[in-house]
Amino acid sequence: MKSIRIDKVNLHLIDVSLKAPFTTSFGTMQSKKVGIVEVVDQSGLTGWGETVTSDEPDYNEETTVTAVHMLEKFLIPAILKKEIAHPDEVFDLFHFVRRNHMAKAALETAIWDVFAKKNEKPLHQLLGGVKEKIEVGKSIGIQPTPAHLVEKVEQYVHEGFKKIKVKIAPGADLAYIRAVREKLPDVPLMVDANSAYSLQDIEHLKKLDEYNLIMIEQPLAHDDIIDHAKLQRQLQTPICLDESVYSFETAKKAIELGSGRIINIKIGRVGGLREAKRIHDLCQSHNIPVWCGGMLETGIGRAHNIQITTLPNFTIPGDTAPSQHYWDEDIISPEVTMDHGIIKVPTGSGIGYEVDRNKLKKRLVHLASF
Ligand code: OSB
Ligand code: MG
Repeated sequence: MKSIRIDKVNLHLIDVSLKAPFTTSFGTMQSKKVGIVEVVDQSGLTGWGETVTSDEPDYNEETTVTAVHMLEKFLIPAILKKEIAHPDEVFDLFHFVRRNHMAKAALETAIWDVFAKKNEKPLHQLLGGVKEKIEVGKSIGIQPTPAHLVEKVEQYVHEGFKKIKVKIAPGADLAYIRAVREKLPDVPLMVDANSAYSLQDIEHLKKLDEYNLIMIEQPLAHDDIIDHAKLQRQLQTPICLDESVYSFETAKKAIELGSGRIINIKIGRVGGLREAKRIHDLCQSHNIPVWCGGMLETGIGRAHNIQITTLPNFTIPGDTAPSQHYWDEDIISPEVTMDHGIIKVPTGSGIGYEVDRNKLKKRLVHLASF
């Protein structure tokens, strides 16, 4: 395969507004800044990645501002003008920087895109993907009342989504799920608590076992794998880990401890596509199914999510809803679309979608070039 050398990086800081506010156990988001990474190789080909960060350090320790800082000060200088034989090398070039996985992933994924384009291959082929179509689920934020939630779930089921994920928090849990189940007893349903509970809530959480949920995502602390193992032993419903599995090593230890039976893989959280693939392979060898989580990405991050979801152990529908569900207008062309809950994986080289520079420019806050 042809190696690459990144001769230039453009870092576009943009401001985007969601169509509707999204509420989780840690707060409500309506708009955010995103760092868009554009790498240019020695032959002028471009690759794209994005920081899947938000403005607040509530999901993990990173924010868009910290990610941009890490990129400018440490990560971009670490790869600029270096001969890169394969994008698998990039995460190791970042070894001197602790964590900051979303910052690393923004640049690493852009390098995968340009490498795939250089070699005239769709990214999923380089990753070992096997699917031409992927199944899509919908993540629903906390609603004002159970009735509002039931209405939303009905709408999304009608649109064809293959899995419905409902955000929960203390005070917005059992009554909401009961209301959904009374109206829609058979819908593939799961909940995501974003770390809102502790082991003291064990009797309360056990009540969720009644509702035939596919899984309970990240009920306990963002950095915990011990208490999750204790809780899993008391629950029939599988626990799915999100926040706690931020690296290959944490995935390995969580599997060893039995902290959950399913893992949500987010490329940004684990530091890029190579690490996402390693965790996928590890889970596959332990019969742990995985699915691709979302971070309310623009089309660039979503395109990478679609590519990784083609790997064989992504057996549960991911949070890769179409562009129209997030944005009045996405920054990629064509936008991500879905037909009865199925996205056709693009066959073009790299991420398979073009970035619309005019749409980037309209939202631009700051541009820096290296
Ligand atoms: O925990 O999966 C999560 C959004 C922001 C932060 C954390 C999470 C989410 C989502 C949204 O659930 C998924 C999506 O992109 O649709
Ligand atoms: Mg989650």
